[in-house]
Amino acid sequence: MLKQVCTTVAVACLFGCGGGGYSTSPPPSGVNTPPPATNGVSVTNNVFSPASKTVAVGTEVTWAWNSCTGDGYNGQMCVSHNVVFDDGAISGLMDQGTYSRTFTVAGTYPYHCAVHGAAMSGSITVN
Ligand SMILES: [Cu+2]
Repeated sequence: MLKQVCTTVAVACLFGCGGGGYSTSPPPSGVNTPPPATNGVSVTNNVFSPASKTVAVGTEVTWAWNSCTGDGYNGQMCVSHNVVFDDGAISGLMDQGTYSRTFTVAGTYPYHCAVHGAAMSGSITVN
């Protein structure tokens, strides 16, 4: 009998205790920026996409943050990430917006997110 009561309470809570509270206004602008079609890297949660990219000397590469999730972004949960290169160049730690770097010297430029470490890493090859 006691087990039956507990189950009923748990089921009621599934439908009755959820937070909700999201507004129905349109998603705020500036959240989740699409990367440029050319030389863009999307910064999503725990993944740089594409993780590796090859560009010509003199190319500007732009990282665009796409790390907000939620109910049409109104109940936003935006996770902060950054771009930290092994050679010391670093973006801000942020959850929206873009960061660009122009590569003027050929070479391989590994980078990672300081928050998520090696699990969130990428590389730019410049030639
Ligand atoms: Cu990260």
